Amino acid sequence: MELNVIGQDDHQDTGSSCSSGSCGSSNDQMGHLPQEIKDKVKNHPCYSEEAHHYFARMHVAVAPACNIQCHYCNRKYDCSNESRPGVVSELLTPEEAVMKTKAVAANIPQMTVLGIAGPGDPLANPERTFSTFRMLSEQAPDIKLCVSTNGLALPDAVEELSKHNIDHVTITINTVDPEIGAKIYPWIYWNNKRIHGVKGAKILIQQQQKGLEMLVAKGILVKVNSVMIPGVNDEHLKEVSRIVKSKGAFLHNVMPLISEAEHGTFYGVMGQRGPEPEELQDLQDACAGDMNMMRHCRQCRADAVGLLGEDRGEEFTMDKIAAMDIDYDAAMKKRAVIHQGILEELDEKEAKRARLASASVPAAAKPDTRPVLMAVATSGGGLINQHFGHATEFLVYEVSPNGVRFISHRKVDQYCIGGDTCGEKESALSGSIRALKGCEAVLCSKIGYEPWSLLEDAGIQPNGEHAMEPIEEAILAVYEEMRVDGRLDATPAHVAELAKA
Ligand code: CLF
Ligand code: SF4
Repeated sequence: MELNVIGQDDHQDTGSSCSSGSCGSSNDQMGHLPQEIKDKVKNHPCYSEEAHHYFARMHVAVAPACNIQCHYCNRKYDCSNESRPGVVSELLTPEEAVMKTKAVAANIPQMTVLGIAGPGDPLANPERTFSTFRMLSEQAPDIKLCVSTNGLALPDAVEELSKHNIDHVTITINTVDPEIGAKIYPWIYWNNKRIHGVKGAKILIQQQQKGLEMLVAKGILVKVNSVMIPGVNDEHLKEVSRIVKSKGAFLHNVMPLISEAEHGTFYGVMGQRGPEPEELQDLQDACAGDMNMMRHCRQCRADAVGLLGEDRGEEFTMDKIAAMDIDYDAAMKKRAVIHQGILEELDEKEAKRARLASASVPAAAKPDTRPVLMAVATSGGGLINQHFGHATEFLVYEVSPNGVRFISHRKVDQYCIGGDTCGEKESALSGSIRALKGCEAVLCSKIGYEPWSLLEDAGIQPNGEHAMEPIEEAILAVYEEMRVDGRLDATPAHVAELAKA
């Protein structure tokens, strides 16, 4: 088998490896990083798990063309490398994109990052992409610029990217092996020709690796996205993770393949399955030994607006924006004050965490106390501040004597929408309970009697006593209550039995 292209002598460590082996820990995800890297990521919702509770991102869909074909893509929809398959975004001109960005920034001051992620490949549309970045870096210098690419055209674009003060680039790298690549990419478009199979995949891989090295050499932070395709590249992604880390990538985001037949992709039609949540988590854990992992990706749309997990795009259609009167200089001043406030709050949280870590936590006295999964309903701000019935997703954390670490989010249908929707309500509620499988507690601001008793029956303890408290503190408090009540003495098998019942 022809493996690959990749030399490791040019190792450039950004210092991003997880020293504790518990990457993704909301406690220490950033602790070991150099200050200049911390400063670059502290208000980027994708590059910092902590930041995603506070800061929002938006995408503008300015890039229609693509220069490769992925088997998980149907060109009728947005690029699946950085967005949810099956979604169609409204294509904007660069001028419209700038208007939209300024309108969103003025109305959602927590929006810190503008990304271009489709609907095709941004670097296959260099004029449209760079014209948008150029105008924005002049007119809205307080917004971070971010771009996502399949990497084929990346080496030729690095110089231009660095001119626009773009600190964050995502490359989708699904493989470093051309044989595997040929199973994912039927062709690429290169030097005005279609190149098929292993030959095309080899060129793509070389370009991705070269682009990664060039970006790192420029001091640009690189996130690598990989789509986990069971039976095709799942085992191999550990090797990908190791190699991209050795070349200086900052973060690895392993995303699940979504291959619904109705999306009409090759994989969808051929019945290629996506991974189960447990398979994805196992792979993320396996990669984490060598790599700082992203676990809070929401596979957003190429025109997403808002906090990760929410989409406020409907508030910012071009006709609504045309009616807005935006004074961007005034908006920038307001934004600066709000950003400063959030950053001070985050600094305080970090200091408090450090104090907590050095104080003796009772559960820590028993280092063999078993870990517990807890789900949280939150609408942002790092707080337990959402009604159970209003949640469209739950954040799942693992708590153990080592602290609290973010594991994943689980999407659910909101079941409490009012009105006469009883049948739907029941099925959405049982769907929520299924989605919380494996969790032993769910923390929310409020919860009704009916879901309370159904959750209890399923072995998941509802808890509304920590409303408006910071997530990690609330989780630690519940863990301590469980320890005092002797519930941590139950074996995991017993817990699984309860959950099954
Ligand atoms: Fe957008 Fe991507 Fe920049 Fe984030 S999204 S271009 S790095 S600003 Fe973030 Fe969305 Fe996941 Fe992307 S949650 S799909 S990782
Ligand atoms: Fe589709 Fe994106 Fe792949 Fe291009 S790079 S084929 S737009 S998923």
